Amino acid sequence: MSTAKSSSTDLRSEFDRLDCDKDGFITIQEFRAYYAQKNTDQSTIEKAFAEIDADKDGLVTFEEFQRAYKQ
Ligand SMILES: [Ca+2]
Ligand SMILES: [Ca+2]
Repeated sequence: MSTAKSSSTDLRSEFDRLDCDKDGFITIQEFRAYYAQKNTDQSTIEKAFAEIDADKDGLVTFEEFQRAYKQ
């Protein structure tokens, strides 16, 4: 297991990779585009996105992202 400090840095770079247009939010389109490259199937992607998007506004903020990965 990594330390809290390094894991939050990793999360930040992972978040930035997903946030293609760098607006600070991950949309379902960005999320889908990223995971489609990894051959993740559509329903798994949608389900994962819905779980991360805690307030269901269709956007994943870094805070939501971080919360999802800390569980
Ligand atoms: Ca974005
Ligand atoms: Ca949200």
